[in-house]
Amino acid sequence: MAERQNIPGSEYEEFEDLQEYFEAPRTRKPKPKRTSDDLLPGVVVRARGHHFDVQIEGTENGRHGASGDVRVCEVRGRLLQERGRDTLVAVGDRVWVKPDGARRGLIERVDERHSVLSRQHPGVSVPAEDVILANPDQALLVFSVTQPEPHLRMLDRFLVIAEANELPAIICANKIDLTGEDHAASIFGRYAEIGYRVIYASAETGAGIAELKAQLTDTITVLAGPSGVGKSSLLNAIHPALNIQVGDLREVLDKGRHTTRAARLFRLPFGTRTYVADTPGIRELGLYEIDPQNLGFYFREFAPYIHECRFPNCTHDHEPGCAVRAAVDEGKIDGERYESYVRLLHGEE
Ligand SMILES: Nc1nc2c(ncn2[C@@H]2O[C@H](COP(=O)(O)OP(=O)(O)OP(=O)(O)O)[C@@H](O)[C@H]2O)c(=O)[nH]1
Ligand SMILES: [Mg+2]
Ligand SMILES: [Zn+2]
Repeated sequence: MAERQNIPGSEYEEFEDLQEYFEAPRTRKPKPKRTSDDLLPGVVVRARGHHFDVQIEGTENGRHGASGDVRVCEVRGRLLQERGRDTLVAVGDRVWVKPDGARRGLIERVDERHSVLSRQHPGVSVPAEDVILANPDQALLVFSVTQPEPHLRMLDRFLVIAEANELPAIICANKIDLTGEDHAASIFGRYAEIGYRVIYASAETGAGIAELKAQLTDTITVLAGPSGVGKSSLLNAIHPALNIQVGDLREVLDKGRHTTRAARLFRLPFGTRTYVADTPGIRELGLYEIDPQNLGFYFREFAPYIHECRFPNCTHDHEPGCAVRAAVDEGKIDGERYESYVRLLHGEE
């Protein structure tokens, strides 16, 4: 019998590829790569306070028992001192673990991140990075067309963060069952016009789910957005076996209660390398290390006008001869997007 690992939160991995595990011949015992100092490579799949669940590389298919080798790890003290306030270890990080018994370990090293979705750490006044997901290939920014109403200023901030980090962004307008797709397009169509992919979806009816699934296949995607928009519901619609807990809408709308508490990375059994991260709803999305001088470059529809301004250092705010503002006046740039730009320029939420 497979040894069942009772690591909290690994309920999904427990039934993943059971079939393959039972059919696997004995000779297919894991041979994890080892370095000379006997560290195991892995990826952080869940963070809970000072503990991290690390999936050891090459064990995703249940070869260490049905759940694979998922170890609850702490971070080596010396590492903690080295990196100060910024997120030291985040979900999605590739790490090296020193095993401690069968189920625990110590994170000894964190590989350099090749990409990141991050924000200014909420609740601290000094600049500090809060990593939402390490090493994503793309971000799926989920907003609902209603319940809750779309928070487009937050979407614009997400898009700035994605552009600044060179992270491809896709927009998902969820809950179209409640308004119809025409209404949804009247809100989100402006993003399609400036070149973002917008997927209209309903976790309820299944609309757009096949399109989403195709977009996620063979990439590492982080789902992000406000609370209650249906991030977890969409993932369940894409892959029902995930069975992620979803919220009670009244609790979300009336009490602002979040359902998903911590980011979690899941491997999905289609494609060869399909990972999705579910993240908690976001209330505050401050920009981290984004120079206001460059802000105009992160509004992609400004690009044709930026070099036409009278002053080369134009901030497109108050200067005479500003080609961006002229484009707004002529209706070539969406006024709401420009308003988002001005607010960010002045450091407002
Ligand atoms: N009508 C309708 N309701 C939906 C849809 N998708 C999700 N919901 C409902 O919206 C509520 C919130 O869904 P969740 O999936 O928990 O939202 P979430 O974005 O994961 O929220 P957090 O985990 O708090 O960030 C639940 O009551 C869902 O049933 C949809 O497409 N249509
Ligand atoms: Mg959720
Ligand atoms: Zn200008």
